[in-house]
Amino acid sequence: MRESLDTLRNEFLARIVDGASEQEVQRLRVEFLGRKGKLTLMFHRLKEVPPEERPGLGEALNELRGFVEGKLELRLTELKRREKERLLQAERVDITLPGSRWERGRVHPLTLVMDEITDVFVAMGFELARGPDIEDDYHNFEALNMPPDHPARDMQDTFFVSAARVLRTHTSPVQIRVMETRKPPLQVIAPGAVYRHDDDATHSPMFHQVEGFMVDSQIAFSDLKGVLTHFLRRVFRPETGVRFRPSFFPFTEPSAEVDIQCFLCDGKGMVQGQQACRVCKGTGWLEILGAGMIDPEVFRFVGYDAERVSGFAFGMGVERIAMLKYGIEDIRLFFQNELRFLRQFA
Ligand code: FA5
Repeated sequence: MRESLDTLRNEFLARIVDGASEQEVQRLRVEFLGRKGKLTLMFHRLKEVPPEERPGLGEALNELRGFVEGKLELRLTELKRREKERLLQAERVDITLPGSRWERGRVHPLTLVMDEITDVFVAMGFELARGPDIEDDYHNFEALNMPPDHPARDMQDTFFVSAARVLRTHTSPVQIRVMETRKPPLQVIAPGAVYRHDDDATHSPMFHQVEGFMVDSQIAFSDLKGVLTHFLRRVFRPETGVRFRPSFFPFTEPSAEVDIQCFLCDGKGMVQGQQACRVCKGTGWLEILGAGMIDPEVFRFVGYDAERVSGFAFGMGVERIAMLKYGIEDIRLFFQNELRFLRQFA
């Protein structure tokens, strides 16, 4: 039996070579130390040995078992150490590499212009209001004095969401929404997106307007002229000429189109002596916004007494103002997300 012990030791040593994997180590453990393992069987066979030899053999067996357990443990520790080293190598982070760059965003030119417009009015005491992009027929048309068959509805090519709901064609419905819920005095501006079935170099299906209105007991057309002239001279040049031309809107009476003097030709209509100015097409004036005194009929819709209150309202296209300010000839540039275009606006 002593020889069997030596054979077993040698067999074990031959098997637990350097390259032994973790599975092989576990297999060896079962093969030698498991319930039916080779070494375990040897312990069982101790009974067959003459009693006087048992203590010596038992000691040798215990020694061999300790040896096998020790070797297996050592091999496992070695395997774990190597695996850890491999992972450290494979997952190494080079902390000297530069980080990934964050592109800095910038404000869209239309937002810049809209903020500038808003600031001028806020400085004059106007407060901000907003309304829904999806508007009902009543607020977008009817309460603005455009009953179902009114021809003025044709002037605004409408996107219908359903028979009674539209994408608002202008910001004027915000006038109604504010007046429905509040009493004068009111001094409000309402910027926002509006939608029309329009698409060319100066018209976009989605664009922006800033609406403004003022209602109190004694508001006159001269107040409208003063507010708008001040606004236009702040946004364009302090010496800009401003002109009010008679016009028509169903929700204002009287109504006006407001023009500013062309900044390219200084209102002359001509550049370099002869050529017609390409910005104002030779007229010397640029149409900027629509305005007027709020029609008494509109006051009736919101429950105001037109005998006691009066007011003015105006509405302007933000893209048009931005195009004039920055000399942009195609409105579509605002919406194409071409970074080379957008990066020009600080
Ligand atoms: C209106 O929308 C009136 N609600 C303005 C108003 C308000 C008048 C209050 C009186 C009192 P108009 O349809 O003219 O008016 O549009 C106003 C401006 O929006 C135009 O001068 C133009 O600059 C701009 N605009 C109109 N359609 C488009 C479009 N498709 N794309 C870009 N801008 C547009």
